[in-house]
Amino acid sequence: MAFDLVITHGTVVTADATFRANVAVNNGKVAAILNPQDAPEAAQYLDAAGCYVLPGAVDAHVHLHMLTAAGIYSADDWRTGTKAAALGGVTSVVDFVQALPGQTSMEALHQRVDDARDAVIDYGFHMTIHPDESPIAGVNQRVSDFRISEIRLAADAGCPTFKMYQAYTGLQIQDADLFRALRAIAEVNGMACVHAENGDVIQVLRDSVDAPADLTNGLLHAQTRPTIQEAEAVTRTLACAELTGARVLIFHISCDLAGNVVAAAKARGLSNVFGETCPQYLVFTDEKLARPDGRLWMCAPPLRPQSDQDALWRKLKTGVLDVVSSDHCPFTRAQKDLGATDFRRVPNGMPGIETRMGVLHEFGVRTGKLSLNDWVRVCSTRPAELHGLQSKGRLAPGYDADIVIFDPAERKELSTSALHSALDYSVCEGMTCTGWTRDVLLRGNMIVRDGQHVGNTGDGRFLKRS
Ligand code: DUC
Ligand code: ZN
Repeated sequence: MAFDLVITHGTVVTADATFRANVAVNNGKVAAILNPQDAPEAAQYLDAAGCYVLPGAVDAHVHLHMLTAAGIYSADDWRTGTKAAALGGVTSVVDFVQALPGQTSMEALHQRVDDARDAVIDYGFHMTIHPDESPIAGVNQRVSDFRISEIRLAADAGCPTFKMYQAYTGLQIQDADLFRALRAIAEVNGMACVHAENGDVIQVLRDSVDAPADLTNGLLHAQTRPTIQEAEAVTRTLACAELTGARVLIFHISCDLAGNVVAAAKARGLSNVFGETCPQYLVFTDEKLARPDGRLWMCAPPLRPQSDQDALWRKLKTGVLDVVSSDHCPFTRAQKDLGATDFRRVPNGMPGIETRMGVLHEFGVRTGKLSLNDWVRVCSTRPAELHGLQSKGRLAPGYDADIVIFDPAERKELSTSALHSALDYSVCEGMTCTGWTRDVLLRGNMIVRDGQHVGNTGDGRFLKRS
């Protein structure tokens, strides 16, 4: 049989093993993993000598063209954001749907799928479960029965994962509603993805800062979101997970205390509990917040001290933390400057969609904190499994031929001009990675060749997940 494409001379890295093999592709799928001596007939060959051959990375936590409560949009749209993702070895993203007042979740989903029509890689959506709007500004309202009833509709429409926030006025969900939602999510065998911070405590701490000098002190962003409040919110969510049996992924775990809550739940045998962290918590510390431009590194939960960073690496290695997502949520310098005189007005979020694979290779694999297989596990295979992307995340026959050729010798500066986000700065300025994505196939089609995007706007497809 002649194949469409055979990738030759590369080293295949999966979540379980590293071995020399040729990879054959047919009709957009991985057709066979072949002995390196086998030289089958193929329409095309791709020489991956000296490179790793990886399953395309899955970034299941990104915010492209996201409307904030302050009425601004995150800086990357679907074209710039997914192109940057592709150039960093990502072939699937999962973003969010958040219904506007008066909109059904299905209407909001259709609008979001339409928004994503320029995507150059595949994409899915988490549905956000949030309170119905309150007539009183600043008051967190309850979630209606109607919103809970939409959980089944969303799951049937291919969106079986649900984001909930325990912080942020307007989005913050009360415990009773978290519990109701988890019960409904368990019924459809979905998964909740929870932003676990204690919004009430944070609000009191932020309201207590009134000295003008303090409002420009970026460190107060972290001090008003202390680690214990994050751990408390994780504890509350996991209690509801245990009571309902719902699968729950705690998003963006930033500190040891919060990670310990997940570790304890897993140690007690709770198989429905999972943890995510993000590259920013693995490579930056709260020292960044003390800089005059510290707001560029403001995200929530905030960056933490070195001891937390060290603990997160250990928890990733041992599997307490299951996945690393970027939480890509970029805001331009001008947008960040909205909080120049008051850190409470800084839009929270950092970029990372393009740099996640390279940064984890540089600071995880090359330092020995992770193996090559851990790297693939936390960036591709586990995210695909947890989020129901059944044809993604593995290099094995029958899976989509989403394949990354990663050159471990390629030197890449992470400067603004070398990256492809719409941002006018890089939070990684001055960093260099040894090892970077060279080529990317999306369902068998070459979309990145020698570090250049060669695909087309709209190459991406909506992923119905189960
Ligand atoms: N935290 C961020 O840093 N950005 C987006 C949303 C969030 O919760
Ligand atoms: Zn997020």
